[in-house]
Amino acid sequence: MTKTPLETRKTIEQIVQIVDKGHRFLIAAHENPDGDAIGASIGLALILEKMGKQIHVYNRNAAPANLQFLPRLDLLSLETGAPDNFDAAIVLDCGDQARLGDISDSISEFDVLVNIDHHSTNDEFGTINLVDPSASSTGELIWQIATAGNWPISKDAAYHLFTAVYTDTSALGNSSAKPNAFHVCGEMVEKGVKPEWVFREYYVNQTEPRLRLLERALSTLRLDSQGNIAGLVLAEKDMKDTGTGPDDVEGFVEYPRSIGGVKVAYLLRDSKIGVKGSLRSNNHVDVAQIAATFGGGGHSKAAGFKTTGTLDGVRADLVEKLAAALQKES
Ligand SMILES: [Mn+2]
Repeated sequence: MTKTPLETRKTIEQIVQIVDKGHRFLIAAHENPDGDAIGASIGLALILEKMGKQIHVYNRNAAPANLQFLPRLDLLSLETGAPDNFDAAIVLDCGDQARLGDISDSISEFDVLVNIDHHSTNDEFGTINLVDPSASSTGELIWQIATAGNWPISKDAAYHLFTAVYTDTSALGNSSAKPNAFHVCGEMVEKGVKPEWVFREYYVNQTEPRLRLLERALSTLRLDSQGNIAGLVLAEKDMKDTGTGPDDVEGFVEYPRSIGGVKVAYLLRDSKIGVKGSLRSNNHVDVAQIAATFGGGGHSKAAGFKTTGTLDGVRADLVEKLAAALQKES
């Protein structure tokens, strides 16, 4: 699946041609969008808008509270568009076609389907696929394409692409922050982006309900396997009682992960559609593989899943699987 640098360059050239020649584009990303999904979608949309293209940006969900500081979120639509209305669809940051919300089925009807992503679990469902797990984020890939095509990147577009790279690398602080991630962010700062503003808006600003929810989550902290595994759980009731939503859980998994000696961390959350899990690895355990056993996916160091069962049942099952994976690693 991994392409050679030459193949990657050819794919980028193909994408540039499709965009340069076409007029009407559907841009979509995975549901429950994060900084990369929103940043890559709107960032690309703003670039295309400046090139005089007609664009429709679809997502199943609105941008979460911690991304509301970004400009031009009015471009995001919860309405799908009919395939006939577009020359091509560009799907971003979506490792799994099923996460495309209301267009997950109709997306196959597009004659030209450009799939741009950095999830290693992406099964290349597009007619053109730029899937590069070595990229920090989809935002970084959009920057590469825009640069190759000499496309105009406005300050607003730069804010989106910066936020995409910056948040997917945990403020340039995790292992996916390779030199190119810093390079892209540097370019965006030169275009007028203020990193301190993005940092404050995204990472520092809190609400009282979110801190109340965190208090509850932390009270469920449990360590297993001699302190190698740490995790939190949240029941639906915790969210109801504190008046919080799924967005407020964002980043909670970093708390168990931050304990010295912890090799794998998890957060499990009860919801109407079953138990949702987030996994993080600090060492060589590939959590994408563990997530896959629950029907999920992601990256080797950050992955997620949705499954049926009770919170306690899934926790027991997950801890057992993580312990077995750690055993194999040692
Ligand atoms: Mn991403």
